[in-house]
Amino acid sequence: MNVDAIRKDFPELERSIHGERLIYFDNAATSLRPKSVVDAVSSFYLHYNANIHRAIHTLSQEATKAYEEAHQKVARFINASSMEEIVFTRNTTESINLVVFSLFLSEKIREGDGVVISLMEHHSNMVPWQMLRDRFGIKLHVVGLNNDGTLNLNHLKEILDKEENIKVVAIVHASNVLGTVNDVKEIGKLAHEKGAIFVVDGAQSAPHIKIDVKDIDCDFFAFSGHKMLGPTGIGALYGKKDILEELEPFLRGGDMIWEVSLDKVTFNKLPWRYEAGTSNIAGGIGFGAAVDYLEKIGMQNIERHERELASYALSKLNEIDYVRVYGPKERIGVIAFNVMQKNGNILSPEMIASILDRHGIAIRTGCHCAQPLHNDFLHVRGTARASFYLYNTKDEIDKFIEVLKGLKNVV
Ligand code: C6P
Repeated sequence: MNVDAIRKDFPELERSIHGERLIYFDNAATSLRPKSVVDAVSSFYLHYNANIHRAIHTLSQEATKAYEEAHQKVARFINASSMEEIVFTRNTTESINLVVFSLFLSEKIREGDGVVISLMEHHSNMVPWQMLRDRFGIKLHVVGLNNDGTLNLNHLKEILDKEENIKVVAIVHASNVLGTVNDVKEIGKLAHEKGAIFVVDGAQSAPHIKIDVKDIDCDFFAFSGHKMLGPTGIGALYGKKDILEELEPFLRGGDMIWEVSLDKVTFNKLPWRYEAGTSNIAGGIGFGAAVDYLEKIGMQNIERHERELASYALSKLNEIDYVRVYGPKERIGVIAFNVMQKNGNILSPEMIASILDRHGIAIRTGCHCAQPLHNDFLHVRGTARASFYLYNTKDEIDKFIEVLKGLKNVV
């Protein structure tokens, strides 16, 4: 993997921030985009802009073809059987909401039934299920974590053994705070043994790990384009074909219907029955270009590179006695940490981020939309987080460490 060549594809990496070359370590929030993705989006707008699935004219045919090809690319990227199993949404959040509302509308989940999530979930895979609990009496069970930040599989087994009518197990593949990569294959097996639907939040795994939905054997897999070099406002939901066919779409209107009379409606074929209204056509085409780019580099290469960066950064951070890192050793390239002061208090993560920003280094702070994880497991209000991607380097990590070492006099 030629990181120097890759970096040239990302013009933003040439930017200076406060006179220093940008070091972008906020990839878990959103990645940078290569020129090829921006070109694909602008080419649609400049050369064949038209609505899809609605007209016979050449531009509409071209736009339809490109948009459908993007579905095929995304399907291939995660080893789905066909594009019928790929619904484009706005993002992971919308994908999970689609599952929640469609299951409920189709009465696949009712009052008294159970849903299992975990304490390391992002709010996107927690708040929609809480809505089912608070409004419709569904029982929500939360799997705890081991001390090292891995999922407590025994607790999951206990819940599945003890509780009746568990209809859904919905778990994050890779944590956006701890970097933990969950054994989704094993979790899926346990869920299916109990007859539950298995939903995977893949927001932080699809950009960094080779995904094979057939091998995982999940029923749904949700992910976002913008975290994997694609445009914002586009994401996907993979769903097994037979389940998608059985469920009712929750968004209704144009393009998702087959026939409508004043009394009756039948739905379009998959996946379009779940894509109501005019889609984010340009975003979808850009998403396809992002997948092309990632495949050209190779997901295995990307994962290897990032794991190397993560373990390099962890070993350097461990040398700084006032830095506390959260999460297990084995992880994707996400590192949440705090700086401990001599008086036992935590130095404000925002202060660390603004000092790093003065050196051109972008990180994220706060609870990263995982407030229960911070409150009930880490027992801190917030953390600072550095997250890496394919264009990051050990030299950048060295500079980051140097700035953190400079905090010695502040703590
Ligand atoms: N996490 C972060 O900085 P959206 O916003 O819908 O594209 O993705 C939601 C989401 C769902 N699950 C996980 C594990 C995530 O990490 C995210 C997004 C960003 O960590 C923004 S809060």
